[in-house]
Amino acid sequence: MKDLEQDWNAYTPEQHAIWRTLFRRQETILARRACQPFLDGLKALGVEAEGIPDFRRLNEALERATRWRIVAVPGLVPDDVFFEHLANRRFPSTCFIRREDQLDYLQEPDIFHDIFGHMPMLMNPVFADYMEAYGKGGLKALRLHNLEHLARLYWYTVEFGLIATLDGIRIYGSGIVSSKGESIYCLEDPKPNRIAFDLLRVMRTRYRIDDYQESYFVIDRFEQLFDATQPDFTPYYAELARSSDLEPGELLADDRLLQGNAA
Ligand code: HBI
Ligand code: FE
Repeated sequence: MKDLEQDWNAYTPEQHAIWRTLFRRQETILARRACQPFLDGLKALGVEAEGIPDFRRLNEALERATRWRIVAVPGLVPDDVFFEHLANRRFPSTCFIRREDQLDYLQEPDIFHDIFGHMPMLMNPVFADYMEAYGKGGLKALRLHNLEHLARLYWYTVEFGLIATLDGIRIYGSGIVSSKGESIYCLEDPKPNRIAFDLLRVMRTRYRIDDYQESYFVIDRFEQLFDATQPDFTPYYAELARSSDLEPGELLADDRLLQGNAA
């Protein structure tokens, strides 16, 4: 598939204004809710509040920091294309931005989700290595027909992951940081479960794509994610074949639960 180009000059002032609104809103909400590596990555990447960033400029910072780069895609790409990109340290980003009436919720990823949500953590060397390892694992999972289990790992870490810190729980998941409501809900609402990360537990757990998550998984260090992807997953897939799937909100007796942050 020939890579698309981002036509940065084609963006209208109204589209840049939508980016500004989303950026400024999330910058305020995330100041004490996103983890420090996310905030550091956002700053180091030089993503401006002023308008939709130019991939060429972002790629200079990104390639220098972790040898990742952004490739423009029209939208969701097939799984094998997606994993092939990640396995080669390329992140497929959409170029369109949501409409004014979609500020609070959008089903599929737009440029704000892909760039504001995903790029800052790709500036972190350990997380950048995890994402490449995940891509390589995805290509293997496709061959073993275990994509669904691996998609859950992506969902509950890259998209909706939380990390425990000395100051309380913080956000690193891209699906959360690009969503105003969920950035607050995931840390401070008493409703969702916050379960200590366990690889098999995550891969057994179904997820919702149309509402806030009923469970979040909490890591202690990003190295945990990279280490989890190092072994060969074949024995895991055998164990998953013997275990039942779990509903998003279901709890197991041996789940280690964490408290949310006081509002
Ligand atoms: N395509 N552009 C794009 N972005 C994604 O996040 C994405 C995708 N295709 C497939 C996919 N994600 C999922 O299958 C993964 O979550 C496993
Ligand atoms: Fe995403």
